[in-house]
Amino acid sequence: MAKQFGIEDYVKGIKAGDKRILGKAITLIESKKPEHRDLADKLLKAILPMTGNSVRIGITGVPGAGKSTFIETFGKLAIEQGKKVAVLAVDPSSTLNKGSILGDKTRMEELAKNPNAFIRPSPTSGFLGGVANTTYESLLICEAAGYDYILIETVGVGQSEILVNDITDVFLYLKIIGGGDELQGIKRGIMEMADLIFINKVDAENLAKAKLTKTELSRALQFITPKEKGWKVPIILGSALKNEGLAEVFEKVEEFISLKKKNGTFLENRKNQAEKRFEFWVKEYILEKAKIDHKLEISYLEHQKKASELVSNASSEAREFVKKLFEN
Ligand SMILES: Nc1nc2c(ncn2[C@@H]2O[C@H](COP(=O)(O)OP(=O)(O)OP(=O)(O)O)[C@@H](O)[C@H]2O)c(=O)[nH]1
Ligand SMILES: [Mg+2]
Repeated sequence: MAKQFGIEDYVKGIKAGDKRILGKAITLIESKKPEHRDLADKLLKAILPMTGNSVRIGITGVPGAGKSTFIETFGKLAIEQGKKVAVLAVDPSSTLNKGSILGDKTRMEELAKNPNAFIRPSPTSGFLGGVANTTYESLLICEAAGYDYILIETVGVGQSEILVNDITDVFLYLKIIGGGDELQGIKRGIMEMADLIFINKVDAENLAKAKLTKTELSRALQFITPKEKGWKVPIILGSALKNEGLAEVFEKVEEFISLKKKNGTFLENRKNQAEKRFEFWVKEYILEKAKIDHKLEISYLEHQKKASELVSNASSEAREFVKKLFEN
C-alpha cells in the first residue's frame, strides 16, 4: 500500500511552492469529513508561523461588472511589481451553472499560466450563495505558500460580500455605470464596506457619464461613517480590459495598507476577524457533535421542525436543544 500523504508532505510542498500540493491542501481544507477536518487542523497549526504576510483583497460588484477581468489585469500588474498572486474565485452561480467556473478560468487565462500566480476555481459547496465557508482557511494556506496578494472575487448580491469583508484587509467595489446596483438595493451596504471604488468600463464615449457617477458616489460617501480613520475612499475611473487606472488602484491599495499599519488597525482588524472565525468554528463543531450522536440528531431535527413550522419560537427551541447537548 502506498504511504499516506501526511502533514509533512503538505508542509514541504506548500513551502516549496508546489501548486499541485497547494491545491490538494485547499481540497482538504474544504472537506467536511471529520477525519479530513482533523488533518486540516493539524495542517493549519503547522503552517501558522508562515501566515500573516499577505495583503488580502476582496473584490465585489454586480455580475458582469468585470471582476475577473480586473483580477487578471491587476494580478499581472502586481506580478510585474515582483509580487506573487493567489486568486480565490468565488462564484455563487457555480452550483446552478457549472459552466461559469470554466468561464472564470478562461477569463484569467494569462494569469493562470503565470508561474507567480495561483488560481483556485470556485468551490461548489453552495454555502450562503457560494462563498465556501472555508475561504479564510484557504487564504492562510496561500499565505503560507508565499503569495503576497490574495484576491477574492465575489458577486455583490446577498451575503457573500459580508463574508468576504470579514476575511480581507481591503475591500474593493467594482462599479459600472448604470450597472443596476441601485436596483438590487446593494449599493449602500457595499458603500459602507468599500475602501476603494473602481468605476470600470470607462471609455471616451461614456467618460462624462462616468464622471457624473463619480460625483454621485462621492456625495453618497459623505453620509457614510468612514471605515478607516484618515482615509478618504478613492473613486478611480478606468478599464480593467484596457489596463487603465489599475496602476492607480495598486498604489492606493499600498497606501491604504501602510495607513492601516500605522494606525494599528491592520492587525486589530485581523484579530477581530480571527475572533469571528473562532465563533464560526465553535458553532460548526457544536452542530457537528450533535449530528454524530444519533439521538441528538433526531432531537435537533425535532426542535428545528417546531421552529420552522412556526409552532414554537426559534429561540426557545434552540435553547432547549443546546441544554440537551450539554446534558449529554
Ligand atoms: N468594454 C469593456 N469591457 C469590459 C471591461 N472589463 C470587463 N469587460 C467585459 O465585461 C464582461 C464581463 O467581465 P467579467 O470579468 O467576466 O465580469 P465578472 O464581474 O467577473 O462577472 P461574473 O463573474 O459573471 O460576476 C466580459 O465580456 C469582459 O470582457 C472593460 O474595462 N471595458
Ligand atoms: Mg467573474
